[in-house]
Amino acid sequence: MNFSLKGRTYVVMGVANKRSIAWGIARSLHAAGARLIFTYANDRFSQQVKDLVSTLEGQDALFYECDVTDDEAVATTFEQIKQDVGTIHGLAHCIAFANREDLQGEFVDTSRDGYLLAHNISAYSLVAVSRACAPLMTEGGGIVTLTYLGGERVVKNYNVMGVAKASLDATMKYLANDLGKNGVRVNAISAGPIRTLSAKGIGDFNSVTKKIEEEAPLRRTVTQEEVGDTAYYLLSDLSRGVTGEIIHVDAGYNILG
Ligand code: NDP
Ligand code: KAL
Repeated sequence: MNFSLKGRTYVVMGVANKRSIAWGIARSLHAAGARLIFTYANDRFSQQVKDLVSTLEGQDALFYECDVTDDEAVATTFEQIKQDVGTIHGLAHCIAFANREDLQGEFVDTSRDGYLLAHNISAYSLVAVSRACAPLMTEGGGIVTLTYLGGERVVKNYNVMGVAKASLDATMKYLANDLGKNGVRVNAISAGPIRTLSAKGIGDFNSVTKKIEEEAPLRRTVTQEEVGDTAYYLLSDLSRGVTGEIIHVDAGYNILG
């Protein structure tokens, strides 16, 4: 079997800058020969994304603005992608957001608006995006989302995002069940902490990574590249029998009691 992604097209959602996990995924897919399509929330980071993508040799990428809280934007984006490329073979959903004030102190203080916002962007968006992209996967395909251990266990400061990730994990499984009959697989990668723009200035990120360097089986944190290569596995035929799965790419930290 040939595991090259030559002749295949993948949508990558959520590159903000070179530290983004989505960028690690984009590089792995590019290295395997895939054609890439990028979406970004708004113009704030679009030039940065375009500059980054221009460093990928021979990559004839397409770019679309898509705020996942806007149903019309999601529908229009995938209609446009259908017009521009026709069939796609997979999608990486690397999107999450919660208000800063909800990522500190006690979870019990989360407001209704803050709870709904975190779930809207971080969990429901996978439903909206999957519904819009699955019809473009006429040859079958893969959808991958990014989750975190804080959805399985209580992790200090992760708060409402942990509850949104629990919802995302279940959302991924229900989508896998619905879309499997069309040859579309849906999986999640539970990444260990990586210093990205999202992680910046929130909680005590340094103490989280220090604990992982001391205690994780591999005694180190993971990289965007390692997450990217697992996404390549999940989006290629290497994983053709895998759906509804959460793969931890976290140096083994999750196995500790
Ligand atoms: P980044 O800050 O690099 O990426 C977050 C992305 O979310 C940004 O590109 C941002 O878009 C996008 N986003 C936020 N709101 C919206 C919206 N309304 N519509 C569309 N896009 C939106 O951080 P990461 O790479 O760390 O995050 C990617 C995923 O990985 C997230 O799901 C995160 O929870 C998960 N994760 C991260 C871990 C880590 O340690 N970093 C660990 C485990 C999971 P824009 O830039 O255009 O605003
Ligand atoms: C326990 C950990 C420490 C950090 C706590 C919470 C992290 C939550 C992630 C969430 C996605 C962060 C935000 O929503 C940040 C947002 O309020 C402000 N930032 C922004 O608006 C920037 C500019 C944009 C690009 O960010 C987004 N998201 O749009 C968790 C650590 C150890 C692991 C992490 C970081 C997990 C994760 O899910 O990201």
